[in-house]
Amino acid sequence: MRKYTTERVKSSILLIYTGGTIGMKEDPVDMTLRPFNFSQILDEVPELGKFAYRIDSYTFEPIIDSSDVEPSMWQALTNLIEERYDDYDGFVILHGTDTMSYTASALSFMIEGLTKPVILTGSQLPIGVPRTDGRENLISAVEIAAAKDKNGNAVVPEVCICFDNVLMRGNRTSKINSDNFRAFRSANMVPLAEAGISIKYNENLIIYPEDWNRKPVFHTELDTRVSILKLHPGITPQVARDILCGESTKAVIIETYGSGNAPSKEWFLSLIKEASGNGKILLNVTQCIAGSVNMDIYANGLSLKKIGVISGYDSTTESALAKLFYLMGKKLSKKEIESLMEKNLRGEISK
Ligand code: ASN
Repeated sequence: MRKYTTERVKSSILLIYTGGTIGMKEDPVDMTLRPFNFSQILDEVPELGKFAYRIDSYTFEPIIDSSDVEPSMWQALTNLIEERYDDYDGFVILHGTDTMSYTASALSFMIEGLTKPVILTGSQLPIGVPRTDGRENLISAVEIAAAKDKNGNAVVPEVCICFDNVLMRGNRTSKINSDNFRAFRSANMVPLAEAGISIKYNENLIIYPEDWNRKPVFHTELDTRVSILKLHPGITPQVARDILCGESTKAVIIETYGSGNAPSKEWFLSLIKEASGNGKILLNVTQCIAGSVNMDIYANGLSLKKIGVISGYDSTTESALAKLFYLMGKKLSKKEIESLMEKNLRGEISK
């Protein structure tokens, strides 16, 4: 049982603003939401001043709708956190919700051996709107990023998403609702914390570093030659071929049915064989929101395994994509990447 200090510990937080609805305003001409100036966000949340924390801010240029996120932003975020790592106790990233799970997943792999919290949050309604969820989300994220135990160590030294009073491991999340305040779900893992009257941490699930004094390793090499094949009834051999055997990819995430099943048709299996024979990494991730791939249950799953498709277990597609980018960026062999894909590196799969 870890003991938390009850008095306000003086913590320092770097608040990183990348964009998203939280900082958007209506364009008077076409009435669409567009990102605007960061200083106005802080003006809208005077409550932050009540914390005895030092909060500095950093704004990305340009600020974006997160549907414009590119891996180059993940590299910039990783570099920024590395540069400022010793100056702060925690990091809060304000990010659009649309791709927040991708960014959280990527950062979880790109920063190895975290000893401080990296908490992503945002909102469904702009901060200037009276019913905004942004204020609560930001305040909770800052409080969690600043929380320390009695030894002065971070309470949650992980990359997380804090949204609608729930703290989730970032690489376990998906955006599941486009207009509800409960925008994210971590279907295969219970929350790391819930914020009610107090913030209750699920401490037996939190991953702690082996050595609190060792600086993390920051990885910025990514190889993005990955495609995603979402199976659906009626998929044609040509469409499947374009994605599975396209020359510009090194790995394909196959979003299968249920526990990892795919069509048993001869043309489909021979395309899988061809892609595998061409040296592609083929990863099986289920289309289901919850549950795991198990290719041993049905004949239709087993035939994929026999050809060399590897299991994504209960990974989200977002996490699988980020993990492939990260591992492929390390220039490992196909065998090494496949073996690490089936291992739990950052709490991203239940294994
Ligand atoms: N389109 C916005 C974004 O992801 C959605 C949001 O933040 N709620 O930047």
